[in-house]
Amino acid sequence: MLSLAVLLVGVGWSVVAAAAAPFAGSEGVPTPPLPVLPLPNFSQLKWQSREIIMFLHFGVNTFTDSEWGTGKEDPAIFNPVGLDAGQWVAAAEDAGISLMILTAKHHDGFCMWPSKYTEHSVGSSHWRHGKGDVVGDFVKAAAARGVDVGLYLSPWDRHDSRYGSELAYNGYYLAQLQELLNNYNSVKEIWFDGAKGSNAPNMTYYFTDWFAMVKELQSSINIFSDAGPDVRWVGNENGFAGTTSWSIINRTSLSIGNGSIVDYLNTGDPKGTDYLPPECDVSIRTGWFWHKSQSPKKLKKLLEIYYKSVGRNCVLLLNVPPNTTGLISETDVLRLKELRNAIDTIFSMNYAKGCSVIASSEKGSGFGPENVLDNDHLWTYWVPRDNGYYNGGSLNEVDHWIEFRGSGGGGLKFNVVRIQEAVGLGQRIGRYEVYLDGKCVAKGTTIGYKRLHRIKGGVVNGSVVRLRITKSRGVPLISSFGLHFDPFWEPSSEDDYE
Ligand code: FUL
Repeated sequence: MLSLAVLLVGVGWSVVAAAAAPFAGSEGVPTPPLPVLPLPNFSQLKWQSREIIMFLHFGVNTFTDSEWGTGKEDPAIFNPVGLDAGQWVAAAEDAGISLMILTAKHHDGFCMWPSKYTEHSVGSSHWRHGKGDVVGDFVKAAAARGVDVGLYLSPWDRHDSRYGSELAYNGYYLAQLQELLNNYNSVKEIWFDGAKGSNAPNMTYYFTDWFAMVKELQSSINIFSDAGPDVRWVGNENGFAGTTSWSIINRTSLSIGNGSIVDYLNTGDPKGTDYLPPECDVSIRTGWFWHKSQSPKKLKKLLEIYYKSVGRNCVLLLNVPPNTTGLISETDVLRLKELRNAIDTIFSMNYAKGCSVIASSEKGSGFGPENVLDNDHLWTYWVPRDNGYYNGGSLNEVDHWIEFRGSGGGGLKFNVVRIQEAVGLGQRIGRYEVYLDGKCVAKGTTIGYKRLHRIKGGVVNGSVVRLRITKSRGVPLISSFGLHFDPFWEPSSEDDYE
């Protein structure tokens, strides 16, 4: 018997027929591979896709030309007469930045919002006759342009007399967390800094309570600290991640303010049980706060930082400090624009896109190697056949490859290789090599969300590029691959782009 659908197609009503036909799945359709734990959560994935976040150090130090205030500053010195948070947000937006983190309170204890729990705040300054609120202005300006905000609330407080009394200070700190997270819209990242002067009073922070309170008030927030729980410190303030950079680590081996774990923080741990990706904080200038005598880093340096942070599976938290007027200096705004233009110039053209792609094997329909050339860098990916082998996540020898052949006899010319893993199903790859016409031009250990290589010797020419994966926690999943040309790259013998 002819079905209704066939009859309708027969009379030229195919659209109606398609709409009327019930959808039937099939047991023959290959399913996505099993995840390899631990996995990122939704907020961590969103954070990683931002790539660059802007940090803003601003406070009494801006006016005293210092980096660590004493806590004894007179609030009267805080007077940024031309403060325009809209200008900060515009500078971030022009640089393609979607999240900005402001120091609501630095170690000096001076609060950038009129906290009802202390007099040491903008409320006691002459700025706007004590009626100003820097956090409020910042949050409003960001919301107006659809940019997200984060806040830094220093645990170490050199002003408050409760510091050193465990219960009283933890109560004060928790009260301020509640003020900020209840009163200022949605906050996407909260920064718990681990620094503390060597002569500071002993103080136990109730981190477990703080973290629980933060998550209760804002469920989509990422908590940053040396030890997470959502984002970890990368272990230095140069903006450089390790050449081996796992987003996974053992949280039980971490603690806040512990100098002996910086190497572990830098590389992560393939045996780790927690997904806790690293964030690279660095300032566009020498200091975190604005100083008249300092100027922004050169584009070449910022690009090096970009390759060694974003290009090593990290997010770059780039500090751009407002000046005494309350604005981001024009030199810094221009440098940020230059950085964005440079990144767009390098990555807007992917020479692998014109190539034909083949692979050592593929799991089946929907998981072919062509997926690495589409615009989805997370949820479409190449899956080699695993022959039913699932090792539950330990790093093992494997051998899979994917190959790109320049079409139409045209050669491939590039000096940057970009590789991305489908980290939504777990970070897996632990060793790989890139060959051009049989010669190794780049190699490394981890890939993660994004791995960038500037080719050591500079531009290379050839016709066949092969990525070979030799160690992985389970089946490797490549979500994107790019061959790019970086006109700013002048290789020198001192550079190390492993
Ligand atoms: C450090 C602080 O001591 C610096 O002043 C700055 O805030 C930096 C981001 O973190 O630990």
